[in-house]
Amino acid sequence: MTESNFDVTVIKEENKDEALKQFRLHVIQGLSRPQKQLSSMYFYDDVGSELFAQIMDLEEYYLTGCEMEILRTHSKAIVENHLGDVSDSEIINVIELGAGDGRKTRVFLTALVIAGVKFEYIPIDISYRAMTLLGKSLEHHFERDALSVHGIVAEYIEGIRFVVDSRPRKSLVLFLGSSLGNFSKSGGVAFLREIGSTLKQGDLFMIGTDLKKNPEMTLRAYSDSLGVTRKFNLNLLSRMNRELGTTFDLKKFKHYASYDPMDGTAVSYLISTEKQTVYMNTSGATGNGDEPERHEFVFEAYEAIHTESSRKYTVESMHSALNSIGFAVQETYYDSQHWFADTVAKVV
Ligand code: AVJ
Repeated sequence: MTESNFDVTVIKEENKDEALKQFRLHVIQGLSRPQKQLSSMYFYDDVGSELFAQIMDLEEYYLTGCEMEILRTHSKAIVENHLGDVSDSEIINVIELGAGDGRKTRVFLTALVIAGVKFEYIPIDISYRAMTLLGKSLEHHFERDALSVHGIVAEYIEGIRFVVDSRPRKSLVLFLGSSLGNFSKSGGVAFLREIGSTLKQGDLFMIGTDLKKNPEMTLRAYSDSLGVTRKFNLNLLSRMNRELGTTFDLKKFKHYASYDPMDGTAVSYLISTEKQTVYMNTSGATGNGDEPERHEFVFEAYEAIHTESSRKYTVESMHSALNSIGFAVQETYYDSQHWFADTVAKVV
């Protein structure tokens, strides 16, 4: 990127061949299990990212609107309450994990600018393309000199480690949008623990979490009436057809979402509406001269592929989790309906 106020450091070089190989292996393994599954990580190719942007605009997908309201209403207080003691000469790192198109971040960054906090905004994303798009969107919304941005293309933890090592300042890490919800319960806790142990004592962490609520509401967020989430889920099949040469017939699969109120998880599936066999030819795809392989995946009528779990939280559970793994919860901010929460915690 050539703009003087927007630099990018690439830590993890994108290796297209390697990524494709990983994807293929993931699909072979996931679809060969007795209970078929694919990772929601693979939703986000260009088409999927655009569909997710459409999901964020849906009335029924209340998460984005709620967190936007929290940031609009409370950003000023968040800055005063948690960054009030930062001295005038000090520059802080504002690190964001997976900023997406930056529409929420913009609100918070504006509050920092208005409060006169000196900071470098450091988004971390594994996709170089996503980083480029975020840069464009920020350039569109901020004056060139108002913001200093340094994107890091990396996995989250290695990105944070790089920032802490190369910029020994106070850090605030943002992890918004309830993205933690895609982790398993133990995987999520392990991830938070790793963030805490990578940061320095006194650093800050702000995490957005969708809260347990009327299950009908949660369910509607994942089976919207316009069918955008359906398209988003089915795009995983199109993506496999495009990139891996699989033979999925999208007419023979349906999107199905359910909500388990006991463990607070919205679960998305793709369900085969008839008995069928789907093929994947890997001829030449490995490029290493191996014999071409042909995989087949047999689907029984109404057999499901698990594609995503989106965990919902109680504020109490979030607080006790954070407090037990090296953070001290400072404050939680809510939207007016208490459907979503942003919690600020300090590394102890
Ligand atoms: C981006 C992971 C927070 O789980 O709510 C939206 C993704 N999936 N609709 C979520 C998603 C279906 C979203 N996260």
